[in-house]
Amino acid sequence: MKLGSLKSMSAYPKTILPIAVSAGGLALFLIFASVLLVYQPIGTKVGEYFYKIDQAPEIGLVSSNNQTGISENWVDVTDKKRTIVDSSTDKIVDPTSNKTVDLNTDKTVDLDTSKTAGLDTIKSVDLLDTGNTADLNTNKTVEVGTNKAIDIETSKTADSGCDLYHGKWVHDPAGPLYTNNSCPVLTQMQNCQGNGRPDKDYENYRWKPTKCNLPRFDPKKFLELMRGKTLAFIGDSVARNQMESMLCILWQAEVPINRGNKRMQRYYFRSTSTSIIRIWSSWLVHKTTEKFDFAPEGVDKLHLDAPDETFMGDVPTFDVLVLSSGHWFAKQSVYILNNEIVGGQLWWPDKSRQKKIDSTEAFEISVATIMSALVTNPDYKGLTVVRSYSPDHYEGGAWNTGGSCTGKTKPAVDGELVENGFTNTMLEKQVSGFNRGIKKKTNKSRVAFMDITKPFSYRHDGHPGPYRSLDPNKITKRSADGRPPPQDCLHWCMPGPVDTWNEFLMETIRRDFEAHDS
Ligand SMILES: *[C@@H]1O[C@H](CO)[C@@H](O)[C@H](O)[C@H]1NC(C)=O
Ligand SMILES: *[C@@H]1O[C@H](CO)[C@@H](O)[C@H](O)[C@H]1NC(C)=O
Ligand SMILES: *[C@@H]1O[C@H](CO)[C@@H](O)[C@H](O)[C@H]1NC(C)=O
Ligand SMILES: *[C@@H]1O[C@H](CO)[C@@H](O)[C@H](O)[C@H]1NC(C)=O
Ligand SMILES: CC(=O)N[C@H]1CO[C@H](CO)[C@@H](O)[C@@H]1O
Repeated sequence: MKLGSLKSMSAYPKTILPIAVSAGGLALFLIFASVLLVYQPIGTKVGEYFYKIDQAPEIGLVSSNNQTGISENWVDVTDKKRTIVDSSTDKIVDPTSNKTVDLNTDKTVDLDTSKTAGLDTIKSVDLLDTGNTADLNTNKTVEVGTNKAIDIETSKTADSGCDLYHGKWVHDPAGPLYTNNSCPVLTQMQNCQGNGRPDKDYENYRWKPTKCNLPRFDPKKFLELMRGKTLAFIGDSVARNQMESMLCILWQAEVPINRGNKRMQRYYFRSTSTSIIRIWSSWLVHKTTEKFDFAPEGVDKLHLDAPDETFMGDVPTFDVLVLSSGHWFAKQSVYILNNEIVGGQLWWPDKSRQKKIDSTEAFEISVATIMSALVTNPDYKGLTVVRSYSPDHYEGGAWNTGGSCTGKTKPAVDGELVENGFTNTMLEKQVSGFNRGIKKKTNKSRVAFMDITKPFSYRHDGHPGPYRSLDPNKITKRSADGRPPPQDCLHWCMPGPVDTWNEFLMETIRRDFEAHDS
């Protein structure tokens, strides 16, 4: 029995899709237009801004800096973070500084930073391991209904069969697994406390699956589980968010050696010879900028039927691979399938031509392509985890009608939950792409779908919101006319709910290894 095989999708109400797609598309356009307009009344492409903020996390207001033109070059981020780590300071790196840092040196991390590891954090991990979770249900909780769109069949082993993604958020006084002070590798954009976010209780919720407990992440146990193994996060800035959360958690047990290079961020844990890797890939499929048919040079062209070659060569060395994509499909690009232009996002010069697919369908095809390439790769024997579409929370409308996550300090209760048609569509497309892609799986393929979308739709409180930078003059309140401040309602605060993804991941890996070994 393979993990993560999905049941039929027939329960999903397909009839609402066309409406959801168009409404969602419009909503998304407004969201990205809004973020853009707030900062850049005239200028770069819609959507460009949003994804740039995380490429240049230390810059602050990206609009004031023309480095936004640097495309999805995560090396910038790596350079800066590396500087931060190696110097054991959190000083802001000058974004205009020379980027020719030698990334190929295996310079080790200053061990002095280990003194920042939060020992009480580890103590409380042990406390929870004694099974002392009984009183978690006593607090006010948020019930999450079964997600009918996806019914994931997990391992059949007796205590492992529970659906991790059906449950509720419960208040947990044990608090987070690390703090902004005990984790030196934390992008400033996600350092909500460090950026002055006034409330903190959003850190004190944990996910309680209805039929079992999701164990609190134990970094030592995780390293043991991954002894001699390599875990890779591949994808967009949300992949980086999860990777950094993982590093912050593990850092509390052991300070890793930075073995990154230009192409790949890499941290090595000596005690168990475990590597944690991140490789940037915006769409997970082959991208070019050369002229193609009627699409001119420059604009990004996605070959939806070819996996991103920049990481496929590394895949055989991975034991666990976590994929993150979706949000870049809102960005400008041209979609190419079978050597033919079949669509474009924020690019379609010839209105008399008919687009054959929209951005959500392009997403579906991209997921099918990458999954198919992985399950048919004869040299890859690892576990592939697709982390489902991460919901954003520009709730209540567009930028000029109050779309915002400002002021959210607790998980949503059911009555407050704002259904997001676009998110639902993206999830549905991702699931069908996943199912199509794994049709070619062999009996060595190991795949899992980590279905965080619904649980995280409740976590409108988990984003940085306006607390995205150290800028002391940043706007954090609505203006007199009710307009919300510029904000990030897509990435996740660290510490914060994103840490739960790694609890899901650890449990997913544990179940897979257990099933695989037996
Ligand atoms: C962008 O930066 C370059 C050099 O870093 C500078 O020469 C140029 O004037 C800048 N452009 C704008 C529009 O600020
Ligand atoms: C960056 O470094 C290169 C090579 O060391 C040098 O030629 C260049 O002038 C530097 N640029 C800046 C802006 O410091
Ligand atoms: C961590 O957050 C606190 C506020 O809770 C802040 O005072 C401190 O400077 C932050 N530290 C870092 C390294 O960001
Ligand atoms: C599945 O595995 C068995 C033994 O490990 C092998 O003999 C068989 O050919 C495999 N089937 C496929 C479809 O690869
Ligand atoms: C609202 C509520 O029930 N809060 C409770 C949460 O759990 C703590 C610890 O068990 C209680 O002290 C609170 O009263």
